[in-house]
This record gives sequence, C-alpha cells and structure tokens, in this order.
Amino acid sequence: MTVRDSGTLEDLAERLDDAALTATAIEQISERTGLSVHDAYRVQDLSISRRLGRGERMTGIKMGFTSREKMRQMGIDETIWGRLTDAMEITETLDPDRHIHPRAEPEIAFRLSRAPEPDEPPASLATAVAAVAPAIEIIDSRYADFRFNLADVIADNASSAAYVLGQWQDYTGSINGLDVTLTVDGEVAESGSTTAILGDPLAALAAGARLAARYGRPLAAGDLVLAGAATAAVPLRAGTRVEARVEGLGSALFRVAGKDTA
Ligand code: OOG
Ligand code: MG
Repeated sequence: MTVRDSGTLEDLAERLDDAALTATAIEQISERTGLSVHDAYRVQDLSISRRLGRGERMTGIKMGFTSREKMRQMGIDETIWGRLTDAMEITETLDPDRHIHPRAEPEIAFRLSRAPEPDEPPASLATAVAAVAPAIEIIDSRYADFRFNLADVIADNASSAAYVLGQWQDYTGSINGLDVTLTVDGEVAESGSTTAILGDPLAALAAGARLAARYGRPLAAGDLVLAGAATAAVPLRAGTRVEARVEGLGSALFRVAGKDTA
C-alpha cells in the first residue's frame, strides 16, 4: 500500500490518536505505507485536529532531536517538531495508566512575544522571546517497544505526551552553558548542559520557527516552544518524584502516581 489520498492519511491519524487515547501500542506505520516525511507531518496535523475537535487548544510546539544525546538514544539524527495542546500540560501528578511506556526528559521552554520573521536567525530571535522556564517533557511513543523511524515518529507527534513547566522568568540574555539535571526521588538520573541543545537553545527555536512554518503551522505571539531535551530520556516509575533543574532558572517537577514497586 502506498499512502496517496488523504483518506488513508486520516486513517493513520485515527490509529495514532486511538493508540494515545487508549494507551495501547501499535505497529510502526511508515515502512508498510511508504509514508514520506511530508505526509507524516500531515498525519500529525490530522491527529492533532482530532484533539482540537474534542475541545483541546493548541499551546505551541515541541522540538525533537535537537541534542546528540537524544539522537544517539533513539537512532535518528534529524531535527523534528510536534504540536502541544493545553490538555498535555500537567501541574502535579502524571497518571502512568494513561500512558504506554512514558519517559521524562529535561527541557527549556520559551514563550514568544511576537511571530518570528521567515528564516530569522537565532540572535535576532532573542527579541521574540518574552520568557523562559525550566520544563520537563513526557514522551510516550505510541509504537511498540519505543521503536520507530523518522516518518513514524513525526506522524506520532514526535512522541509527545505531556509537559510540565517551572516558573516563567523574563528572558534577559543568553541561556547557553547552563547545567541541567534530571533527578528521580532526588537521585541524579541524567545530567548535561543547555549547550547540548543545538549548541544554543535559541538555535532550536530558530529551527522550530522554520520547520513549523514549512509544515503549515507558523509560530505566533504567545506560543510555547519546548527546545528539545538536553539529555537522554528516563523511563518513569510509579510513585516517584521527577525534577528537572536548570542552573539559574530553577526547576520543573511532578509526581508519577501509584506505588514504587522497584
Ligand atoms: C522523540 C522525541 C524527541 C526530544 O526532546 O529530543 C524529543 C522520542 O525520543 O521519542 O522530544
Ligand atoms: Mg523532548
């Protein structure tokens, strides 16, 4: 089967959306369907449209594979993006039963004060940033065993499942070269630096502005942009407390519901 008509793309979007809704893993789709990167972004758009149809509101975008650590962990070396909605934000507790095999990763969040210009370079994009915050992204590939290739993961909204934001603060200059740690119950699980994010998180913002415009969802004032993980992702265990700390910016944290059985 080759994916050509949008009916087929709609079917794929429905399968991915159902997999997320029911926390049930599915087989990879791209090899069997010959899904291209372009069509994979259309599937992503269609699956998020289903969420919007259920009353969710788009809050911004997330970047994926902006650090070597993530590229190495997942075997993909191309930067991608996905869409965020208000229903994906968690403030205290994550229910692991609503996910398949969730993982957490430490990130930086930007809030935009204006729309980026086409192909605006990172240095000038600094003037489009209203605020920054430490953040955690919870990823949960809808594919069995967290295995996918490029088109699969794009169609699956770049594995995004949820996000947690720390305190917003004014953006006063460079956020490059800041130490980042992810702790689970106070133990350091991963550590790195904001420099791991494409050499500078602003470069991830520039890549996001370019890619989102190319694939039909240009960034706008008020948008949230998750710049991508600075370290590899860590599988979540029930009953644990997960915290991402960014030097000088504070932390974002949440609890995983349930009892720790480890
Ligand atoms: C894909 C999402 C990658 C990041 O921050 O690099 C990502 C995945 O790892 O499943 O969110
Ligand atoms: Mg991420």
